[in-house]
Amino acid sequence: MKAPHLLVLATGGTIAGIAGSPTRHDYRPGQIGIEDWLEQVRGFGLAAELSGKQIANIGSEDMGVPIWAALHGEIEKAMADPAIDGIVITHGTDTAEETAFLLDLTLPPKKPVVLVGAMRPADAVGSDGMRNFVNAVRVASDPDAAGRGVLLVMGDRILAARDARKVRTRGTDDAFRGFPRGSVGIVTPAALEWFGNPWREGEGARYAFPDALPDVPILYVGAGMPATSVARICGSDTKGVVIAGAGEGNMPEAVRQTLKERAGSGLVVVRASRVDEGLVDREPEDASNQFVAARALNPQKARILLQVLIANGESDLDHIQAAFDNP
Ligand code: DAS
Repeated sequence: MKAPHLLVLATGGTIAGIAGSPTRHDYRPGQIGIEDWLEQVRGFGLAAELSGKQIANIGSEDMGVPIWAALHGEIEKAMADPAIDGIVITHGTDTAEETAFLLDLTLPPKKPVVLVGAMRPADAVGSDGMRNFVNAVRVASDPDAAGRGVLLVMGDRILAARDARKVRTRGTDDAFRGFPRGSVGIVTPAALEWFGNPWREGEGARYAFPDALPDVPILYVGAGMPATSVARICGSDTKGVVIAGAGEGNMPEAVRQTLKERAGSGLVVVRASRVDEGLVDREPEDASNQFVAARALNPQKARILLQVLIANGESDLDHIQAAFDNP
């Protein structure tokens, strides 16, 4: 049987990072080019043909629309190319969940698209990058990985883009978790197991990839926060705001009142939670406040979805709530 041909799109991150010493903490992300990386991988004899494209070589804290647009364009071409069976994206871990979710919202789940990173640089003792990468190749090589949207592979776990979140700043095996579903599969260089069937088979892209994304600030709630905090981050032209609320999306009453007034003049207000696994369901006051509940999305992913909705001209609050409800 012909080995699958995977396109590897490299953007940088720790997976391509160099510390210069096996035990040094500080390192520079995005130091290894994709051709050098693939040269090493080809020595493993993996059952996959790999071709690489260097889209960027940055720390993912600098990720943004130009690189997202380049990734989206390359993946759309690969989806239409019968010679390509799957796509792997190497990426920094800091914003991997945002890139994965944005692509998940704006691509058809026609072929496997797998994002992968590392918590330790390539030359560190116990580096996890190559293992994560080989796992990602295994997942992207599996036809059964299609129909699940964009996936993220870290520490032997396969996470759905909508669920994936970085929960630790250190540690290689449990830096990422999936909420609310947990892992949708497990993978090692020798085995791959799915926990359930593809859930988006036959679907198209949910939204058009936008040429530009409106800035949507995140208001992180702290006890005693004054109502003036809203005006400090929401200008008169701000179209949407995500609240990283206390508990289940809560905020000081004065802040709520200010946001209710702004919602009344068109600002889309999404209540998310600063709590890690913070599920925020609709509450009765949401209707009169004209607020949207983020449900299982954390603030940074609620922001991505709201940016995409606004960029696609969506302003109906019922439609926006349905987009947050729809896993
Ligand atoms: N260097 C950071 C980044 O690019 C962290 C990482 O990749 O793990 O996101």
